[in-house]
Amino acid sequence: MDARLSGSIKTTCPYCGVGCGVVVSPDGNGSAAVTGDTDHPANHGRLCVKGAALGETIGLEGRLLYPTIHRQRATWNQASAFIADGLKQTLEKYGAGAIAFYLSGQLLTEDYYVANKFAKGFIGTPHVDTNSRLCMASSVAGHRRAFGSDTVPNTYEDLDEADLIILAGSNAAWCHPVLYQRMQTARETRGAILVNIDPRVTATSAGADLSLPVAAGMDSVLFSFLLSELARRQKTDRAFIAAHTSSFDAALARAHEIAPDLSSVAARTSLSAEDIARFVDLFIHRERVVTCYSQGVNQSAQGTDKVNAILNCHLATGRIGKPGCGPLSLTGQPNAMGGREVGGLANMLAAHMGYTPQERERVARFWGAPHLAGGEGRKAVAMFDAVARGAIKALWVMHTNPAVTMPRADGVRAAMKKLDLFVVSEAMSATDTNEAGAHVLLPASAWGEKDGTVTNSERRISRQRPFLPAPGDARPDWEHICLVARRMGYAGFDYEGPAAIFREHAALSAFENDGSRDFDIGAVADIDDTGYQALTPFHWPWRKGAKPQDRLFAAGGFFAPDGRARFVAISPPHLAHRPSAAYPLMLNTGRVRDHWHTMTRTGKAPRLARHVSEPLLALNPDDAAHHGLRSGGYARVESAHGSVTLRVDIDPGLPAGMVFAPFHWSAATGGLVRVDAVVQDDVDPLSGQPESKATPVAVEPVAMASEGILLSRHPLPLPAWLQHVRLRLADGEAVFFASTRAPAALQAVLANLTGENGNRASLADHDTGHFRVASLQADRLETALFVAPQREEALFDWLIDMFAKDKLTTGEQKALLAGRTADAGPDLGPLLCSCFAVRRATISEAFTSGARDVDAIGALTKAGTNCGSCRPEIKALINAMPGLAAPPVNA
Ligand SMILES: Nc1nc2c(c(=O)[nH]1)N[C@H]1C(S)=C(S)[C@@H](COP(=O)(O)OP(=O)(O)OC[C@H]3O[C@@H](n4cnc5c(=O)[nH]c(N)nc54)[C@H](O)[C@@H]3O)O[C@H]1N2
Ligand SMILES: Nc1nc2c(c(=O)[nH]1)N[C@H]1C(S)=C(S)[C@@H](COP(=O)(O)OP(=O)(O)OC[C@H]3O[C@@H](n4cnc5c(=O)[nH]c(N)nc54)[C@H](O)[C@@H]3O)O[C@H]1N2
Ligand code: SF4
Ligand SMILES: [Mo]
Repeated sequence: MDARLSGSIKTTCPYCGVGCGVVVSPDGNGSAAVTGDTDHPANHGRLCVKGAALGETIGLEGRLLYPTIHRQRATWNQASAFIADGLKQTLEKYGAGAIAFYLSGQLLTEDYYVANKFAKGFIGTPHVDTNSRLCMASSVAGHRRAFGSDTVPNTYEDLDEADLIILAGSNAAWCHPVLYQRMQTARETRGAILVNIDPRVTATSAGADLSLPVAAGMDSVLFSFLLSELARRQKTDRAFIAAHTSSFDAALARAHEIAPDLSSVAARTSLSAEDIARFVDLFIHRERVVTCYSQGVNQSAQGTDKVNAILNCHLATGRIGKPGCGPLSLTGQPNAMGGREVGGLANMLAAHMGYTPQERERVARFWGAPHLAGGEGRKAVAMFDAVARGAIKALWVMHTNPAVTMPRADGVRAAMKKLDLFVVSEAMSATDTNEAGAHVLLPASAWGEKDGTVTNSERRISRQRPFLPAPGDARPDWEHICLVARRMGYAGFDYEGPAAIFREHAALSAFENDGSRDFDIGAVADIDDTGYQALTPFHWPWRKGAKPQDRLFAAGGFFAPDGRARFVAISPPHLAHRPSAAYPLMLNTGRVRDHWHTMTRTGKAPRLARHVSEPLLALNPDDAAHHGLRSGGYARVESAHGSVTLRVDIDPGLPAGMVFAPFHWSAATGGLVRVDAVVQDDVDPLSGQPESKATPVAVEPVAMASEGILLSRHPLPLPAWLQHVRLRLADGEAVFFASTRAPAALQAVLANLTGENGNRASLADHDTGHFRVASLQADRLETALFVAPQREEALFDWLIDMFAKDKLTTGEQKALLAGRTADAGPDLGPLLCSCFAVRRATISEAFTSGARDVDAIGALTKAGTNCGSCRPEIKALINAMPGLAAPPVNA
């Protein structure tokens, strides 16, 4: 056996950009125990609930195991020949500009490097973009405008040293949980203050000292006011401004125009004058400030300006690249940063070089590239528009699921069906993108099988190492590209492995660099294979002969030609669209704690299924009343682009006029719940990043006549018209569904699906509309279908418990169909702690019995005592308990 397949392996979590180190101990049978790596500087041993559940996601079910051509199994030879022929034909007939690549911030750096080199250097198409366009593009554009390069100046350690941490447009408690815990530690141990800027009340708010529910899109009014006040109160760092920056006066003048006085700022941001004043005071009086920002800033029609509004304030105070001081863009995907390094974005070339003639010439020479792309290519939204228009004929999608996650997703899905050649490199067999007419599917080695590097939010490069063999004919993504490239006769694609690719990438970063470019890892350009295997996490830049550099820019040294940072005079803020009579509400979208994007991996873990088990439409009580919606009812959400039907959750934490829904669910995991079908595709003019957080929508109640649950040991196909969501259980699947059809009619359609297995018993009560079918085999429940006029949460929970049992007692078997819910007990509410399956009711009980803080509740119930991801929600629950005085505010 390969030595790597036994013992424990240090690798990196494949989810968010925190980039936690994990230690994996494979059991030799395809499973593995996963713990946090105490030596990894990003997490010091901590993991969030997604990381902790990684072991549950590495099973082989649902995997794509063989290449297919037109859904017929093929060999790698056949598949690579088919693609090479198709690309050659497209090149001959239409030219390189008719070929596009849509890549992903989840690719390893080595995969990404090879794909970018092949496409831009050899095929010669500039149309290479990535899902990072939907994610980090505004940060990249903002960094480049301000610093002359895409550089994050600070590190996570600055969170430990800050006196004030500002979160703008970030639900870090759920999306960067390990960093959020680090911020909480800074609060608890050092009295750091946490300010949370988000129009919604989120789990992140529970651990914030000041919550600023800014009106959507108006962040830059707030930061303009801050800049203006810093100047007015003479709190800027004049020496830094004079020595290391330019354009301060123009930016300041614009900030005055955008934010002339406190009352107009209050009116435009919907914040109270007191809160705004407090925010400004905190920034002024607390010297060490880190501002973290994420998608509430980036995914915006003026995301780049929002980024620069933040950077302006840090530059003006010289609070950048110093211990505890600086802006820190939180990257979403595990290798969002690495993708930027290799030039995955359509407006970059490679190794942080752009398309100037000099840079083009340099990269072409280094690669020996015959047809280097001439200039910037189409960004994601424009790329799929070009597919729709027929201007792009061949598309290769790698490690992303755009049929679910692109805005205006119905249009994107329809466009893909028009392609002459549509290739998808995927780990799973049945994603929405695969189903959108892919001609060739290439099976990718997944996390745990593949080998390479990733870069996290703080520019730290870590290794991902394999601990499982690749199943079937799966191969790492870089090999997909190399096989085709070699067939097309291109030189420079015969790498022995990821180490060889890494060396080339590192060498290019240092090539004719001499300190002129920020990204330089020349120190590891000559690393041998053993060194690569053993590589420990390091920050870039790591120039040859120097040490890795953690912080940048404290003493200037920006990467613009004049070495100065630029203040940006931003445009007045706006949203792409305002609400209208037809679409009176604004749809905000985002993430839930326990799921990752389109759920192709987290959807496999039973532990992650029950925290938020379905996409709920959250809106505040007044809007709900106005639109005739009730909690637990259903709403049709419609925009100019498409519609979904979601269960309603009345949430006083939503501001008036805003509704929120998560975008994780797809046609593969549900029906009528693909939220990006509704989302508009208007983009920031500078970054091309879509405004995924503000789409005008109409909502109307849908009167469901039936609701129910279907339990089965294997996924069953369900009709597309049925509103439903699938939930992974330990040994099977549960589907929650709802329909406007009457229970009897719906039962008639669905009962056929469950088939004739085992001992089937049924009950039909036409008077009350209750229909139940259950099949047992050797006293074990095989399938169950319950249809009723309304969902019965407690009964469904009980049924799921019965489904988990190997044997049902006679009493339980009787109770199954008896139509009694007595055995079911009370509704325990949602699951808060996924690690120990603790529900809300149990936590409330602990509170009632005297546990008054998160630790005390943990001692009684175990909730929050493992990964800690649920601690913010427990805190929020405690804060909301009647009779409890408001928590003290430490200013
Ligand atoms: N659990 C989980 N974690 C993840 C992911 C996941 O899928 N699941 N994905 C990863 C990825 S790729 C990314 S990019 C990150 C994203 O991480 P985040 O950006 O933290 O997550 P989101 O939920 O997309 O959005 C954050 C917040 O922006 C707010 N917002 C909306 N409009 C505005 C506005 O105008 N101003 C401000 N200030 N806020 C606004 C929303 O209300 C929302 O709470 O998460 C990463 N981590
Ligand atoms: N409405 C709305 N839409 C959004 C967002 C939002 O906030 N709101 N956020 C946007 C953001 S920030 C992001 S990052 C995107 C994310 O969106 P996507 O990247 O489209 O979503 P994922 O589910 O992460 O897709 C990754 C795919 O790669 C497959 N895969 C897994 N491992 C491998 C592998 O090793 N190789 C290959 N080739 N494939 C593999 C998975 O099965 C999955 O299908 O969504 C964007 N869309
Ligand atoms: S915070 Fe969670 S999801 Fe993100 S890298 Fe760490 S363990 Fe993985
Ligand atoms: Mo992202």
